[in-house]
Amino acid sequence: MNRKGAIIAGLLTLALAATGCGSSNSTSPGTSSGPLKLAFVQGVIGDAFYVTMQCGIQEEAAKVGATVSTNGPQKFDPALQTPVLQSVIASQPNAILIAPTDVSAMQQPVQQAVQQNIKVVLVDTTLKDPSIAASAIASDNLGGGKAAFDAIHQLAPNGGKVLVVSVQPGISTTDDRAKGFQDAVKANPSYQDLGVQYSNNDPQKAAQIVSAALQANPDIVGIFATNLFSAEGSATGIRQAGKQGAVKVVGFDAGPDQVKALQDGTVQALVAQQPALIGRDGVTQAVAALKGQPVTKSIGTGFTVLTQANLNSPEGQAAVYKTAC
Ligand code: T6T
Repeated sequence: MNRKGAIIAGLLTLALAATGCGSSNSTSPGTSSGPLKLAFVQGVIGDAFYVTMQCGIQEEAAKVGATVSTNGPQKFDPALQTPVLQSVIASQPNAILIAPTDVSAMQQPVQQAVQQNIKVVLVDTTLKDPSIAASAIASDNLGGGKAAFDAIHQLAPNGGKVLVVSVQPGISTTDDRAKGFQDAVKANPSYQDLGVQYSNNDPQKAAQIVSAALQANPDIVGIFATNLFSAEGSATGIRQAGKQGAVKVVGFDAGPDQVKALQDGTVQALVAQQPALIGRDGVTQAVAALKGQPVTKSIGTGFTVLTQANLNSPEGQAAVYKTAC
C-alpha cells in the first residue's frame, strides 16, 4: 500500500471503530475493537538507532490512528529478547515490528507470534527464514560495508592493514556489513585484511580490541566499526593510543557520540542509516498486511556517508540519529 492508502485505511478503521461497525477479523486479534495495536520490539533499549526508528514508527502510527508500544532487551542478546517478545505476544497486539537479535535463535520465538495470528514485520535485522514475516525492511548492509571500504580507500589510498570491529556473529546486519567490507578489501591487493573481532556491543570491549590491535599492528591504516557501539569504543581506543587522524576510522551509524568523534577528527566517516524511514515503512507494511492489502516482502533503504565536509549541511543534519522523539 502506498502512504496515502495507509492513511485512508487507518481513518477507515477509526471510523468503523467509532460507530461500532468494525467487522470481526479472526486472523488478527483485536482489529474490530478500536485502533490497531502495534508493538515495536527493539534490538536493544537505549540505542539511538532504535530510538530514531521508534520516532518514525510513532509518527506513521499516529497518521493511521494506530497505537504503539515499544519494548526491548537490556542487551543485544536473543536470550534477553525472547522473554520480551513473549510478553509482547501475550499482550495480543495486531502486529509486531521486531529487530531480531540473532538470525537463528530468534526464528522460533518470532514464529510463535505468527502462530498467534499476529502479523510480523522485520525491521533492521532479519531471520534465517524471513518468509514468516509479512515484510522485511533493512538498510543495504552489504552495500554499506562496501561504502565503508570505499571511504577508507579514499582516506588511505596507498593501502595497508585494515581491521573490522563488529558486534557478534549471527546478527544479519553487522555480519553483512563486515562481509561487504571484507569482499571489497579482498578485491584490492593493496590492502591486508586483519579480520573481524567482536565487541559484543560493548564499547569498552571495542576500545580494548582497538588498543590491542594497534599494539600488535602499529601500521594499521584503517578500522571499520560495524555499528554504533563498536564505533564509539573504537574511537576511544584510537584516542587512548593517540592515533587520531593517523588511523582512519569509519563507523556505521550516526549517534550523538559518534558525531562528536567525527567533529573532533577521531573518526573520519560515518555510514548513517535511515532508521526513521525503516520504522515508517514498517508501519505501512504492517497495516497493509492487517487489512489484507498487498505488501512488499522486502524493502531496502539507503544511507548517507557523513564526513566533516557534509555534516553541517541540511542533508547531513537530517541523517543524525535522535535520542528522543
Ligand atoms: O547498527 C544498528 C543496527 O542496524 C544493528 O542491527 C545493530 O546495531 C545498531 O542498532 C546500532 O547500535
